[in-house]
Amino acid sequence: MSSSSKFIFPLNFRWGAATAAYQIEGAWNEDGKGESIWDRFSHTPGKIANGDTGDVACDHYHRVGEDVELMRELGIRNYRFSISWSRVMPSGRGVLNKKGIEFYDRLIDELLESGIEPFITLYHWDMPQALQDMGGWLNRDVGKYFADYAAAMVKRYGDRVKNWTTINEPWVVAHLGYRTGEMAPGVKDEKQCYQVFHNLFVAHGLALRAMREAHSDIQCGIVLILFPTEAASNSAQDAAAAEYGWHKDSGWQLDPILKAVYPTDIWNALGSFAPQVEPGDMALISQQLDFLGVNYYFRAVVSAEKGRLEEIPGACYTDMGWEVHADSLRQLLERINREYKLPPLYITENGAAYKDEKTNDGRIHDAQRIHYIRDHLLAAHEAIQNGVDLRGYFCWSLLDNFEWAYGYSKRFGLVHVDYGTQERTPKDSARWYSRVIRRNGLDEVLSLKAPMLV
Ligand code: IFM
Repeated sequence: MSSSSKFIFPLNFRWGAATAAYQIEGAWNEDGKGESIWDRFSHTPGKIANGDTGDVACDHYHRVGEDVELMRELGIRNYRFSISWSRVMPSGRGVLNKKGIEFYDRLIDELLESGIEPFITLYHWDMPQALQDMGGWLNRDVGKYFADYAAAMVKRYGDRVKNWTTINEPWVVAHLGYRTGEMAPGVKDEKQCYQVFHNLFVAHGLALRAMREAHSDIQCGIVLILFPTEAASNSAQDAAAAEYGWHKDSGWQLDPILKAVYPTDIWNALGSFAPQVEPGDMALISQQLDFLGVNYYFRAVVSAEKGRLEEIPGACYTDMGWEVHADSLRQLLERINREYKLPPLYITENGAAYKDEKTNDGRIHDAQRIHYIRDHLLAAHEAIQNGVDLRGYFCWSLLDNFEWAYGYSKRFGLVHVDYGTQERTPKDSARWYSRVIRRNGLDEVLSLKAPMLV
């Protein structure tokens, strides 16, 4: 069996797991932390399933040592987490909160002592409420405060942390936070959505510049959620609809960042909803990246007549109702590699929620998640064989956690969390992933279709 048929990844491929501050930390108002828009949103009745909040979440703030130890035991080599802006800067600007700063010092030091490389996300959706009260991302000054915060974090942690991303999934912040309103701050206004989208990119550009000035030997990127789009049939109309869908959701993110323009068809279609762009914005937005983070969960299948299809005959779905389609990850990576001049890529998130249950043996036999991750890894491996410069894979998520508007009803973790006792139990997928990491890929056992051996 040759090494490629064993699906071995390139030397130094980075294997990791990811989380985000609001989804795991808890301690929402402890040790001087300021309120964030997610604290405010989750405390507003009716916004989150079952009235759940992130007040306690996985209590990671108090269990950081245990969680790092868990990662070490599982052999996780890279950990992507986010800093809670309002924990380190309670009002979003100015004075730093010593205890909040020390929390991340401790996390970083424990990771490094355990041989785990930290990847920091600066904004994973939890805007300080004090800045939201000034208009949030609609106020361009907030982008400047974001750059100040980014520089302060790099100054503090840049001696130890070399991998940084500015903003996680601007698409979600803009569309779900400002158009559908299902996420904080809960606005439903399409014009604001596109202005916020643009202002997020500007904030990313300002932060990139400030971070590089603060520390010269760090790697900086942004994390985009991308949606490979396919036509529902061979008809020219469906092909055109799929292409338009791709431009609308993915091109709208990739083009400004990598080509310094917005897709013309979408810009024209937006009419008066198109964002206001100031002179110099596009140059700021399209500064060279050291890497690009890609989050992939599902594809969109589009028809001219029906738009995005809700259900695809014969398809499998996760507990989020998201179609499982691993080959679209390969297609996505290969497409962006053909169409853009890319920096190195990381898959910064990929994973699945399933209805996991503990069985009598005290374990969680999550074979579906193993299949999901395995198939996506095989797709990523094929993309690498076909020339994509993919440097790493981060599974979403290390722990079951607060899944935003769905609260705790959706479990994405490699590790099960009992929210009553805070007991952590690695699922079968965690043990399986651990073996993948140790082998630097999938061998003939780990890539078998069934049964899964763990
Ligand atoms: O939980 C989220 C994460 O915060 C951002 N990307 C998608 C995940 C699953 O919905």
